[in-house]
Amino acid sequence: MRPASTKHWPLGQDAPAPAHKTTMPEPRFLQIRQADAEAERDAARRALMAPRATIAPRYFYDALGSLLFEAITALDEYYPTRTEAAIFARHGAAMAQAIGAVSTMIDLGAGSCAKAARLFPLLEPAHYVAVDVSVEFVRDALRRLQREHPHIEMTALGMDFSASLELPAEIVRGQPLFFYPGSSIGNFTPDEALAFLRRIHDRAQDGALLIGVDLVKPRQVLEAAYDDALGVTAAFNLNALRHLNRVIGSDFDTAQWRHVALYDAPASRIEMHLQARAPLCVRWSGGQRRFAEGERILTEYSCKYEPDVFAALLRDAGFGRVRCWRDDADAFAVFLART
Ligand code: AVI
Repeated sequence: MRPASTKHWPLGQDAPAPAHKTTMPEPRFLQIRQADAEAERDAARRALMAPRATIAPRYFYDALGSLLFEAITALDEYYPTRTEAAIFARHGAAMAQAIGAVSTMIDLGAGSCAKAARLFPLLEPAHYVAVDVSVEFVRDALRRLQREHPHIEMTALGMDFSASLELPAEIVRGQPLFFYPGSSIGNFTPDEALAFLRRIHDRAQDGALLIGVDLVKPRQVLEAAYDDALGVTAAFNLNALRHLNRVIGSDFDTAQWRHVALYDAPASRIEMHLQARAPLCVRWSGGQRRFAEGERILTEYSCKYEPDVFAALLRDAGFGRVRCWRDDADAFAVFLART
Protein backbone atom coordinates (compact mmCIF):
# COMPACT_ATOMS: atom_id res chain seq x y z
CA MET A 1 0.00 0.00 0.00
CA ARG A 2 1.11 3.53 -0.78
CA PRO A 3 1.62 5.93 2.13
CA ALA A 4 -1.47 8.10 2.44
CA SER A 5 0.42 11.30 1.53
CA THR A 6 1.59 10.00 -1.87
CA LYS A 7 -0.38 11.24 -4.88
CA HIS A 8 -0.25 10.29 -8.55
CA TRP A 9 0.74 12.90 -11.15
CA PRO A 10 0.09 12.56 -14.88
CA LEU A 11 3.06 11.04 -16.69
CA GLY A 12 5.58 13.63 -17.89
CA GLN A 13 4.55 16.26 -15.35
CA ASP A 14 6.47 17.13 -12.23
CA ALA A 15 4.74 17.03 -8.90
CA PRO A 16 4.64 20.51 -7.35
CA ALA A 17 7.40 20.95 -4.77
CA PRO A 18 6.13 20.39 -1.24
CA ALA A 19 5.63 23.71 0.52
CA HIS A 20 8.28 22.93 3.15
CA LYS A 21 11.04 22.08 0.64
CA THR A 22 13.75 24.78 0.45
CA THR A 23 14.99 25.50 -3.08
CA MET A 24 18.66 24.90 -3.82
CA PRO A 25 20.55 28.11 -4.69
CA GLU A 26 21.68 28.30 -8.34
CA PRO A 27 24.98 29.84 -9.45
CA ARG A 28 24.82 32.96 -11.61
CA PHE A 29 26.36 32.83 -15.09
CA LEU A 30 27.64 36.04 -16.70
CA GLN A 31 29.44 36.11 -20.05
CA ILE A 32 31.27 39.30 -20.95
CA ARG A 33 32.05 39.69 -24.67
CA GLN A 34 35.31 41.51 -25.33
CA ALA A 35 37.30 41.07 -28.55
CA ASP A 36 35.13 40.32 -31.56
CA ALA A 37 35.82 37.13 -33.48
CA GLU A 38 37.10 38.86 -36.63
CA ALA A 39 39.64 40.89 -34.63
CA GLU A 40 40.86 37.66 -33.02
CA ARG A 41 41.23 35.93 -36.40
CA ASP A 42 43.12 38.96 -37.69
CA ALA A 43 45.52 38.89 -34.74
CA ALA A 44 46.13 35.14 -35.22
CA ARG A 45 46.93 35.62 -38.95
CA ARG A 46 49.25 38.57 -38.23
CA ALA A 47 51.09 36.54 -35.58
CA LEU A 48 51.69 33.78 -38.15
CA MET A 49 53.05 36.29 -40.68
CA ALA A 50 55.48 37.95 -38.22
CA PRO A 51 59.21 37.39 -38.88
CA ARG A 52 59.19 35.11 -35.80
CA ALA A 53 55.85 33.36 -36.15
CA THR A 54 53.85 32.85 -32.96
CA ILE A 55 50.58 31.19 -31.95
CA ALA A 56 48.97 32.58 -28.79
CA PRO A 57 48.82 30.03 -25.92
CA ARG A 58 45.04 30.45 -25.70
CA TYR A 59 44.82 28.23 -28.83
CA PHE A 60 45.89 25.28 -26.63
CA TYR A 61 42.56 25.35 -24.86
CA ASP A 62 39.79 24.02 -27.02
CA ALA A 63 37.80 21.09 -25.59
CA LEU A 64 40.50 18.51 -26.46
CA GLY A 65 43.32 20.82 -25.35
CA SER A 66 41.69 21.31 -21.95
CA LEU A 67 41.52 17.52 -21.52
CA LEU A 68 45.15 17.20 -22.60
CA PHE A 69 46.13 19.83 -20.03
CA GLU A 70 44.30 17.85 -17.33
CA ALA A 71 46.33 14.81 -18.45
CA ILE A 72 49.58 16.81 -18.25
CA THR A 73 48.87 17.63 -14.61
CA ALA A 74 48.79 13.88 -13.86
CA LEU A 75 52.18 13.14 -15.49
CA ASP A 76 55.15 12.07 -13.36
CA GLU A 77 57.34 14.68 -15.04
CA TYR A 78 54.91 17.58 -14.48
CA TYR A 79 55.59 18.38 -10.82
CA PRO A 80 53.87 21.84 -10.47
CA THR A 81 50.28 20.69 -9.88
CA ARG A 82 50.97 18.07 -7.22
CA THR A 83 53.65 20.20 -5.54
CA GLU A 84 51.32 23.19 -5.27
CA ALA A 85 48.55 20.92 -3.93
CA ALA A 86 50.95 19.63 -1.25
CA ILE A 87 51.84 23.19 -0.23
CA PHE A 88 48.13 24.06 0.16
CA ALA A 89 47.51 20.83 2.09
CA ARG A 90 50.37 21.54 4.50
CA HIS A 91 50.12 25.31 4.89
CA GLY A 92 46.50 26.03 3.99
CA ALA A 93 45.48 26.66 7.61
CA ALA A 94 48.33 29.16 8.10
CA MET A 95 47.38 30.87 4.84
CA ALA A 96 43.73 31.10 5.89
CA GLN A 97 44.75 32.63 9.20
CA ALA A 98 46.93 35.20 7.45
CA ILE A 99 44.14 36.03 4.98
CA GLY A 100 41.30 36.45 7.48
CA ALA A 101 37.65 36.81 6.43
CA VAL A 102 37.02 36.41 2.70
CA SER A 103 33.97 38.22 1.34
CA THR A 104 34.62 37.42 -2.33
CA MET A 105 37.05 34.79 -3.64
CA ILE A 106 37.87 35.54 -7.29
CA ASP A 107 39.35 32.46 -8.97
CA LEU A 108 41.18 33.50 -12.16
CA GLY A 109 41.19 30.65 -14.72
CA ALA A 110 38.97 28.52 -12.51
CA GLY A 111 38.48 25.54 -14.91
CA SER A 112 37.27 22.62 -12.80
CA CYS A 113 37.20 24.91 -9.69
CA ALA A 114 38.89 22.03 -7.83
CA LYS A 115 41.80 23.99 -6.36
CA ALA A 116 39.55 26.68 -4.89
CA ALA A 117 37.04 24.11 -3.63
CA ARG A 118 39.73 22.38 -1.57
CA LEU A 119 40.29 25.68 0.25
CA PHE A 120 36.59 26.38 0.97
CA PRO A 121 36.62 24.66 4.40
CA LEU A 122 39.55 26.87 5.44
CA LEU A 123 38.69 30.17 3.76
CA GLU A 124 34.88 29.97 4.00
CA PRO A 125 34.25 32.64 1.34
CA ALA A 126 30.82 34.29 1.38
CA HIS A 127 30.88 34.59 -2.43
CA TYR A 128 32.92 32.51 -4.91
CA VAL A 129 33.49 33.90 -8.41
CA ALA A 130 34.85 31.45 -10.99
CA VAL A 131 36.41 33.43 -13.84
CA ASP A 132 37.31 31.67 -17.08
CA VAL A 133 37.39 32.56 -20.75
CA SER A 134 33.97 31.01 -21.25
CA VAL A 135 31.27 30.28 -18.66
CA GLU A 136 30.88 26.95 -20.48
CA PHE A 137 34.29 25.88 -19.08
CA VAL A 138 33.00 26.18 -15.51
CA ARG A 139 29.24 25.56 -15.85
CA ASP A 140 29.09 21.89 -14.77
CA ALA A 141 31.78 22.19 -12.10
CA LEU A 142 30.09 25.23 -10.53
CA ARG A 143 26.65 23.59 -10.47
CA ARG A 144 28.16 20.56 -8.69
CA LEU A 145 30.03 22.79 -6.25
CA GLN A 146 26.92 24.84 -5.52
CA ARG A 147 25.07 21.67 -4.46
CA GLU A 148 27.96 20.75 -2.12
CA HIS A 149 28.21 24.28 -0.67
CA PRO A 150 24.68 25.74 -0.72
CA HIS A 151 25.69 28.44 1.80
CA ILE A 152 28.31 29.97 -0.55
CA GLU A 153 26.99 32.35 -3.20
CA MET A 154 28.50 31.37 -6.55
CA THR A 155 29.01 33.26 -9.80
CA ALA A 156 30.62 32.19 -13.06
CA LEU A 157 32.15 35.02 -15.03
CA GLY A 158 33.17 34.37 -18.63
CA MET A 159 35.83 36.87 -19.73
CA ASP A 160 39.38 37.08 -21.06
CA PHE A 161 40.84 38.33 -17.79
CA SER A 162 44.36 38.50 -19.27
CA ALA A 163 43.19 41.35 -21.52
CA SER A 164 41.10 43.26 -18.98
CA LEU A 165 40.14 42.89 -15.32
CA GLU A 166 37.10 45.16 -15.52
CA LEU A 167 34.91 43.08 -13.20
CA PRO A 168 31.24 44.05 -12.84
CA ALA A 169 30.96 46.29 -9.77
CA GLU A 170 28.42 44.02 -8.03
CA ILE A 171 30.94 41.13 -8.15
CA VAL A 172 33.67 42.56 -5.92
CA ARG A 173 32.23 43.01 -2.46
CA GLY A 174 34.12 43.84 0.70
CA GLN A 175 37.70 42.59 0.81
CA PRO A 176 38.25 40.34 -2.20
CA LEU A 177 40.76 37.51 -2.37
CA PHE A 178 42.15 37.03 -5.87
CA PHE A 179 43.23 33.41 -6.38
CA TYR A 180 45.63 32.65 -9.24
CA PRO A 181 47.16 29.19 -8.74
CA GLY A 182 49.08 26.85 -11.06
CA SER A 183 51.86 29.30 -12.01
CA SER A 184 49.78 30.58 -14.90
CA ILE A 185 51.53 33.89 -14.17
CA GLY A 186 54.58 32.22 -15.78
CA ASN A 187 52.81 32.23 -19.15
CA PHE A 188 53.18 36.03 -19.24
CA THR A 189 56.55 37.67 -19.89
CA PRO A 190 57.86 39.40 -16.72
CA ASP A 191 56.73 42.80 -18.11
CA GLU A 192 53.25 41.46 -18.88
CA ALA A 193 53.18 39.77 -15.46
CA LEU A 194 53.96 43.09 -13.76
CA ALA A 195 51.17 44.84 -15.67
CA PHE A 196 48.74 42.02 -14.81
CA LEU A 197 49.70 42.05 -11.10
CA ARG A 198 49.22 45.85 -11.07
CA ARG A 199 45.70 45.40 -12.46
CA ILE A 200 44.92 42.88 -9.70
CA HIS A 201 46.42 45.20 -7.08
CA ASP A 202 44.29 48.11 -8.31
CA ARG A 203 41.11 46.04 -8.05
CA ALA A 204 41.94 44.29 -4.78
CA GLN A 205 41.12 47.38 -2.61
CA ASP A 206 41.88 46.16 0.93
CA GLY A 207 42.04 42.54 -0.14
CA ALA A 208 44.78 40.12 -1.12
CA LEU A 209 46.20 37.89 -3.82
CA LEU A 210 47.04 34.20 -3.32
CA ILE A 211 49.20 33.07 -6.23
CA GLY A 212 51.17 29.95 -7.19
CA VAL A 213 54.58 30.38 -8.82
CA ASP A 214 56.93 27.81 -10.33
CA LEU A 215 60.56 28.25 -9.26
CA VAL A 216 63.86 28.08 -11.16
CA LYS A 217 65.38 24.60 -11.13
CA PRO A 218 67.80 22.42 -13.16
CA ARG A 219 67.32 22.31 -16.92
CA GLN A 220 66.73 18.51 -17.09
CA VAL A 221 63.84 18.68 -14.62
CA LEU A 222 62.22 21.59 -16.46
CA GLU A 223 62.67 20.23 -19.97
CA ALA A 224 61.27 16.82 -18.94
CA ALA A 225 58.21 18.54 -17.42
CA TYR A 226 57.48 20.15 -20.80
CA ASP A 227 58.52 17.21 -23.02
CA ASP A 228 57.22 14.10 -21.24
CA ALA A 229 58.00 10.55 -22.31
CA LEU A 230 54.37 9.74 -23.18
CA GLY A 231 54.13 12.68 -25.58
CA VAL A 232 51.10 14.27 -23.87
CA THR A 233 52.67 17.75 -23.91
CA ALA A 234 53.61 17.23 -27.57
CA ALA A 235 49.95 16.43 -28.36
CA PHE A 236 48.85 19.49 -26.31
CA ASN A 237 51.21 21.71 -28.32
CA LEU A 238 50.30 20.22 -31.73
CA ASN A 239 46.59 20.46 -30.95
CA ALA A 240 46.94 24.27 -31.12
CA LEU A 241 47.38 23.82 -34.90
CA ARG A 242 44.07 21.94 -35.17
CA HIS A 243 42.36 24.64 -33.15
CA LEU A 244 43.87 27.38 -35.33
CA ASN A 245 42.77 25.53 -38.49
CA ARG A 246 39.18 25.73 -37.26
CA VAL A 247 39.46 29.41 -36.30
CA ILE A 248 41.22 30.89 -39.37
CA GLY A 249 40.64 28.09 -41.90
CA SER A 250 44.36 27.29 -42.25
CA ASP A 251 45.62 23.91 -43.46
CA PHE A 252 48.27 23.04 -40.85
CA ASP A 253 49.06 19.31 -40.95
CA THR A 254 50.14 18.24 -37.45
CA ALA A 255 52.26 15.39 -38.93
CA GLN A 256 54.58 18.01 -40.46
CA TRP A 257 55.42 19.60 -37.11
CA ARG A 258 57.53 18.52 -34.14
CA HIS A 259 57.08 19.59 -30.50
CA VAL A 260 60.14 21.36 -29.04
CA ALA A 261 60.55 22.46 -25.39
CA LEU A 262 63.76 24.25 -24.41
CA TYR A 263 64.88 25.98 -21.23
CA ASP A 264 66.41 29.43 -21.79
CA ALA A 265 68.42 29.74 -18.58
CA PRO A 266 69.37 33.47 -18.88
CA ALA A 267 65.68 34.34 -19.36
CA SER A 268 64.57 31.70 -16.75
CA ARG A 269 61.88 30.39 -19.04
CA ILE A 270 60.74 27.29 -20.85
CA GLU A 271 59.91 28.01 -24.46
CA MET A 272 57.56 25.73 -26.34
CA HIS A 273 57.79 25.73 -30.12
CA LEU A 274 56.47 23.82 -33.11
CA GLN A 275 59.22 23.05 -35.58
CA ALA A 276 58.69 22.32 -39.29
CA ARG A 277 59.90 18.81 -40.16
CA ALA A 278 60.39 19.79 -43.85
CA PRO A 279 60.05 22.90 -46.04
CA LEU A 280 56.32 23.57 -46.25
CA CYS A 281 53.64 26.12 -46.97
CA VAL A 282 50.59 26.81 -44.79
CA ARG A 283 47.61 28.42 -46.52
CA TRP A 284 44.45 30.15 -45.32
CA SER A 285 41.86 32.23 -47.13
CA GLY A 286 43.68 35.40 -48.27
CA GLY A 287 47.15 34.38 -47.12
CA GLN A 288 49.93 31.86 -46.81
CA ARG A 289 53.28 31.42 -45.12
CA ARG A 290 56.27 29.35 -46.18
CA PHE A 291 58.36 27.69 -43.46
CA ALA A 292 61.89 26.40 -44.01
CA GLU A 293 62.82 22.99 -42.59
CA GLY A 294 63.62 23.47 -38.89
CA GLU A 295 61.84 26.86 -38.67
CA ARG A 296 59.84 27.28 -35.47
CA ILE A 297 56.60 28.81 -34.30
CA LEU A 298 56.70 30.01 -30.67
CA THR A 299 53.61 28.79 -28.82
CA GLU A 300 54.34 29.44 -25.13
CA TYR A 301 56.68 30.91 -22.54
CA SER A 302 56.59 29.42 -19.08
CA CYS A 303 58.69 31.70 -16.89
CA LYS A 304 60.27 30.39 -13.71
CA TYR A 305 61.16 32.68 -10.82
CA GLU A 306 63.58 32.88 -7.91
CA PRO A 307 61.42 33.54 -4.82
CA ASP A 308 62.98 36.95 -4.09
CA VAL A 309 62.59 38.03 -7.73
CA PHE A 310 58.87 37.23 -7.64
CA ALA A 311 58.45 38.94 -4.25
CA ALA A 312 60.09 42.06 -5.78
CA LEU A 313 57.67 41.86 -8.74
CA LEU A 314 54.72 41.82 -6.30
CA ARG A 315 56.11 44.86 -4.50
CA ASP A 316 56.66 46.66 -7.82
CA ALA A 317 53.01 45.96 -8.58
CA GLY A 318 52.09 47.83 -5.39
CA PHE A 319 51.56 45.01 -2.88
CA GLY A 320 52.90 45.99 0.55
CA ARG A 321 53.01 42.79 2.59
CA VAL A 322 54.23 39.58 0.97
CA ARG A 323 54.44 36.09 2.51
CA CYS A 324 55.59 32.90 0.84
CA TRP A 325 55.21 29.15 1.51
CA ARG A 326 57.30 26.53 -0.33
CA ASP A 327 57.76 22.77 -0.48
CA ASP A 328 60.88 21.19 1.07
CA ALA A 329 62.62 20.87 -2.31
CA ASP A 330 61.96 24.54 -3.21
CA ALA A 331 60.27 23.48 -6.44
CA PHE A 332 57.20 25.71 -6.15
CA ALA A 333 55.96 28.64 -4.07
CA VAL A 334 52.63 30.08 -3.02
CA PHE A 335 52.67 33.82 -2.27
CA LEU A 336 50.15 35.80 -0.28
CA ALA A 337 50.32 39.47 -1.20
CA ARG A 338 48.28 42.16 0.58
CA THR A 339 47.62 45.62 -0.77
C1 AVI B 1 48.92 26.67 -17.65
N1 AVI B 1 50.38 26.80 -17.48
C2 AVI B 1 50.71 27.21 -16.14
C3 AVI B 1 51.11 25.59 -17.90
C4 AVI B 1 52.63 25.79 -17.66
O1 AVI B 1 53.23 24.96 -16.99
O2 AVI B 1 53.19 26.79 -18.12
C5 AVI B 1 50.85 25.28 -19.35
C6 AVI B 1 51.64 24.11 -19.86
N2 AVI B 1 52.29 24.07 -20.98
C7 AVI B 1 52.85 22.89 -21.13
N3 AVI B 1 52.62 22.17 -20.07
C8 AVI B 1 51.85 22.91 -19.26
